[in-house]
Amino acid sequence: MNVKKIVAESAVKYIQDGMVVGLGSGTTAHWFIKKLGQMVEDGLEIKAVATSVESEVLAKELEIPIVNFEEIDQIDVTVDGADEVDPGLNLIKGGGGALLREKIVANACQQLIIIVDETKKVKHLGTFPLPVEVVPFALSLTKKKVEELGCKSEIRMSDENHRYRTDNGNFILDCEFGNISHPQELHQQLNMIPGVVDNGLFINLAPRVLVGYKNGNIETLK
Ligand code: ABF
Repeated sequence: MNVKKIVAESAVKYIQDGMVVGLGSGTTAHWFIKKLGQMVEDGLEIKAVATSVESEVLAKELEIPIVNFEEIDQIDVTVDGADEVDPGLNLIKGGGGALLREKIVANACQQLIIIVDETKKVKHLGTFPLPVEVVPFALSLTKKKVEELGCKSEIRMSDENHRYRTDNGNFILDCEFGNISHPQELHQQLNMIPGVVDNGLFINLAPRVLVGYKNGNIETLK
């Protein structure tokens, strides 16, 4: 059973004709976009804003109309994945490298829907290394400042063993903070560091979280 596919497809019930839809990134969001493409082929009329080049390419292949922020007033619903979800529905995202556009879109939408399988539910954020997007200039200094907040960080590498570049031309530091007991505080401390663009902590966005289980059940948290 493909739990990610099942939970992703269940999210289309929040999509209606005429909506502007935020398209997330990652493997679960991929299944959502594919289902949405079938619905567009069957006549659903929506516009979409993609959170990554990868999602935009897939959407265009499926003839989902893609718009940019200059063409819309608001995003009605965004459907996206996550790497971790805590009991307060705070998230770690960015394992796929799309955290910056994901956070911009998540903050711009009326309703954020997060689609995960049960493995993403955690008691405390932090087992998954926290992705932090940083500009290339002065990388070693920024990395040092980030580590002073209490982590060990690695510069993310690509499959071709080069430094991974985000869609925005930046680097990603994957940071081992261990148990993140004060995510709001850490989020603010990280984003105060010159050279840090943003980080993968998605706090107080009050998402509706759809959790898929191996037995086929879907739990809704909000
Ligand atoms: C995306 O979904 C990223 O933020 C996150 O890294 C990714 C992980 O989910 P999946 O398991 O669906 O790839 O939104």
